[in-house]
Amino acid sequence: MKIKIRYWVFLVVISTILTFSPANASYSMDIVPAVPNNGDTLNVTILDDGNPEPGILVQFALNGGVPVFSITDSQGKAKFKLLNKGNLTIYAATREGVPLTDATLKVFLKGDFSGDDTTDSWDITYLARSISGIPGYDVLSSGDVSGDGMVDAWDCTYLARAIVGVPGYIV
Ligand SMILES: [Ca+2]
Repeated sequence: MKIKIRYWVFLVVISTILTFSPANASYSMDIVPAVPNNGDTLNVTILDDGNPEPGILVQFALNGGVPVFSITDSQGKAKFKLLNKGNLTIYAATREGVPLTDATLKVFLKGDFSGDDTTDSWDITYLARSISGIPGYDVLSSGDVSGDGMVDAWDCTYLARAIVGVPGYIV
C-alpha cells in the first residue's frame, strides 16, 4: 500500500512537471534587419517550429523604457519603429502572458559605422576604409545611408553632406 501511494505521488509530480513545463522550446524569433539603426522599422516574426504564429503578444522595450505592445498578424509579424539607438529587448508571450521566447539586440545610431555612438567625419573615413577592403574596418551598422540598396562611395558622400547639413541629406 505504501508503495502504491509513492507511485501515485510520483505520477502526480510527473504530470505536474509535464503540465507546467514551458512548451515553448519550439518558439523562435526572426528579426529583420538583424543589425538595426535608429529610424528603421523592425520586423519581428514569431515562429513555432519554424511556422509563423499569429496572435502572439510581442513586447518591445528600448533602453528599459516603457514597453510597447504589438500582436503578430496573420503572417506572424509584428512591427516596431525604432526612434532611438540603444539596447532593445523583445519578449513574445501568449495573450495569457505565458512567455514563449525573447531576444536582445543593439540598435545603432544611423551612420555610426565605427560603433562609437557618434556619427561624425570619422565614420566617413571608416566607411571609405571598409569599402576599400582594409582589414579591421567592419561596418557595424548598415552602411547604406543613402538608402539605394548598395554600400559604396556614394554613401561616403551622402554621409559627408548629412554631417555638414546639406538639405535633403539625413542620417
Ligand atoms: Ca562613429
